[in-house]
Amino acid sequence: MAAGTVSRAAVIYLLSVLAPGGPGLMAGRGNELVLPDGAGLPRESARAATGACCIGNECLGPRTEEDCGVLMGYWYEGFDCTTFVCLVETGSLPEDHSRAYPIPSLPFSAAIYTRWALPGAPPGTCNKAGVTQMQNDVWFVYTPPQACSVELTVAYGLYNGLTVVRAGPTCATSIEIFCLNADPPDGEDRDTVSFPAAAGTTYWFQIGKWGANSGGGMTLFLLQAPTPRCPGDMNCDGRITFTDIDLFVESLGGESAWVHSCRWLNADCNRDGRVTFADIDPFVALIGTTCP
Ligand SMILES: [Ca+2]
Ligand SMILES: [Ca+2]
Ligand SMILES: [Ca+2]
Ligand SMILES: [Ca+2]
Repeated sequence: MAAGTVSRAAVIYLLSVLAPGGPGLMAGRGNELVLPDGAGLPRESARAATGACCIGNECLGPRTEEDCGVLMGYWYEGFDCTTFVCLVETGSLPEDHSRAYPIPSLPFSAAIYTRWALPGAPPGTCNKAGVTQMQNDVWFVYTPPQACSVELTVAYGLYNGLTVVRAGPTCATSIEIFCLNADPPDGEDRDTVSFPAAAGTTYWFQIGKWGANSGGGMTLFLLQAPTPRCPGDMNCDGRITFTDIDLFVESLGGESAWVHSCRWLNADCNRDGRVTFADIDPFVALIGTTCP
């Protein structure tokens, strides 16, 4: 049956009958979370969730927080060691651009302890006026093989941090494209930015402490390439068709019950960040269309 040959009302009726919980259900959580739970810094949580466990430079995991605690490690909920590195040993710090840590592929995340990192130039345009170096700075570098949208998040543990993003083949010839020092009012200092990254362009990330005095501490660095969302396409075949209906219905059961690789949030067809019955009408309207 081709898309569009069944009436809109019939599809809506079908969805309301099939949907778990019936009409009025509000499924799952919103999409306001940018970081995996606990991405701020290691924290005390009694839940049996798993995460990456850093012991020195070694990443173990996924492990539960309890297991990691027994090993006296730092625990990062929601991460696993395939995309996560632990950089805490003084001798291995990527101190300057010549020693910048090369990011192999995205998603990439790292926990790095910068307390003993040395200051370096340049200071960053959003640093304190008059300073000539960035305190406790460490460096990462990434060259995307193809054009993509990247999402950077840096969380600073108990210090006032800043991050500079530079673009260019070498550090000397690169130019600053972002200087991030948001200082959110909630007290947890972190910076985040999304930008289109060009294929073959080298991006440098310099992370340090704001101001003239040294400080630093545990720092979390995340670089991700979120795939563009296609509302309504629940099987990620690039089209919104009748084959998406069953999966759309399933999505109303909430993200925790979603076991498919295609994004659960594709069911958010009215783009309000949630998956609810309010998405049924917009979903039906999308049937027969293709992803942008
Ligand atoms: Ca340094
Ligand atoms: Ca800051
Ligand atoms: Ca589809
Ligand atoms: Ca929605």
